[in-house]
Amino acid sequence: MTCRLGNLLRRRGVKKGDCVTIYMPPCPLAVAAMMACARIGAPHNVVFAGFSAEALAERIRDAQSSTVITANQGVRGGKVTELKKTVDAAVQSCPAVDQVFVAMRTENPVAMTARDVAMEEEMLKEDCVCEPAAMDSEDVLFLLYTSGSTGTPKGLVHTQAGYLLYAALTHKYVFSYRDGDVFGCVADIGWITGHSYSVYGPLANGGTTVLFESTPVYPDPGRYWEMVQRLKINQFYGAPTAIRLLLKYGDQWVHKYDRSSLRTLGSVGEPINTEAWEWYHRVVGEGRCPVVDTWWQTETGGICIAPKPSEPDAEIVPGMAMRPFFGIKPVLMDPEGKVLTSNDTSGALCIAQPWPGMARTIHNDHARFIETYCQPHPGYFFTGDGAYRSEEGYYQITGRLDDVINVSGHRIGTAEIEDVVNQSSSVAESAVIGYSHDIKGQGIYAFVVLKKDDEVQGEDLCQQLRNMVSKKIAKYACPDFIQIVQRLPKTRSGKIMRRVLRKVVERDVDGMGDLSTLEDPTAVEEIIRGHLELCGKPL
Ligand code: 7RM
Repeated sequence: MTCRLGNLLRRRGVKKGDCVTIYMPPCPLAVAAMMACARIGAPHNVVFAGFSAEALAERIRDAQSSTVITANQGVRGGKVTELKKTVDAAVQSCPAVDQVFVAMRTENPVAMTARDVAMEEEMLKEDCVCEPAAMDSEDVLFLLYTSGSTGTPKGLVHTQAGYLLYAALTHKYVFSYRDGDVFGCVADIGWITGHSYSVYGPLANGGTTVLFESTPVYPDPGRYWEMVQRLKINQFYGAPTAIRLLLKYGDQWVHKYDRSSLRTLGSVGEPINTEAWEWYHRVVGEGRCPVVDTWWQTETGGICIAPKPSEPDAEIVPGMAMRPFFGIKPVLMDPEGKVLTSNDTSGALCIAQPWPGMARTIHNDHARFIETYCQPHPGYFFTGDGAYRSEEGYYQITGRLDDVINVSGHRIGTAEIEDVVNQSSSVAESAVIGYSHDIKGQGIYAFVVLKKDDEVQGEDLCQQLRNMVSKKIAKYACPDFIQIVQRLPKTRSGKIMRRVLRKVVERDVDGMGDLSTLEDPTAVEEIIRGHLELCGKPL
């Protein structure tokens, strides 16, 4: 599949160095598409197939892709999604796109234009031997967009040799992967976890990898464990949000299936609370599989802090990412930028030296790369996360220090959502924050100030704003709560004090800290009243 598709792309003019955007569900042809790009030296840009047409278009344009690979439809959790139609809508605002390859994930035909290529049909005409392009170790392997603290997502650039080495080694040592194992990472290929641990790590180690296209509760909450039994999965790697959700459905869904093949359980994407960790360990793993809480980012390419590798029976503390991987030197910084050397202390998590898997730059914006990761703490890579180092020297990640929120393990910038909300003709300004949510990890809460003379009010407006966010970004970015306020708490220089808004929603009025910089303290009282009206009971 990879070679035929590599030859097809080549014959249709895709050259070494051309970026190809892939908008597909996790399926064998999607992996073949990534591999075919790698084989001919064309960087791939996988866009999560849950993103809207506008979000896709923005990423196609920024990546300067003229070729897009998609599927007619997607099938997820019993629902059909119109991927080709979304691509059609997206490329209307991408004049550089001159060809769209369409794979048939379902049997339903879709409208094809002169620009579209029936992928499987054309692949059949190609040779199954495809000469691999010779690449430099530092040539680009792929771009992957991720959210930052501004409204524009960043196209992180990963390169050939270092990324692959790092994905392969972390896959092998963190999960105790052995020849013949079946590795089950249930992340979507649209995220870095899917790249490194559904595709590159396992395949570089000659492994068998599982592609998961569904949701944890479809057709029922036994889905994961039925799959573990059926495919004899040895390592299962998933997100805390799914574990928290399944925990609520009860142990019987787990007990129903034989999980004796499991040897290692992994967690990724967000902090895992002790209750979820314990349940994963005791119920899913029958107390006999180490649970590895793996901390890393799109930027790091692979796992940086995790319990393994270590002695087989080394201690693992529930809810802690524990120890750095080979070559990773974690450092905690205080707010003044001084390195904290003692234990039992918290600070901004930095990494003191480069490692093979680190992103090399942001596509088209190296200045932003330097500014975001290198300038906050000169001489160190700044992760954007806070961490605690225990008495024993173990690391626990406490969450983002910037305006990035983590909804069910998906990153989204508060500024990205605000930018969309502010586009409404009824909205004067807005502030978006994350609040803690017992399943999703974080939920989204928007404070909105209306234009004075506007007539649209209440529910209608909230629905309108939600539709806009889902149309311009994705469904997961829609606010759970929208509170209309008269004004936002601001400093005298006009900066929105999101810290104050977070405290209101956390019901921690005493913890608001120094309000002396607030321009108009009565704004806060009004916001507290409005919040209690909207949410009554604690969130
Ligand atoms: C792999 C991935 C990265 C952000 C990161 C953290 C958070 C990821 C953990 C975690 C606590 C973990 N890449 N995060 N893993 N927080 N414990 N084990 O998720 O680029 O999409 O997100 O996710 O805040 O900075 S990502």
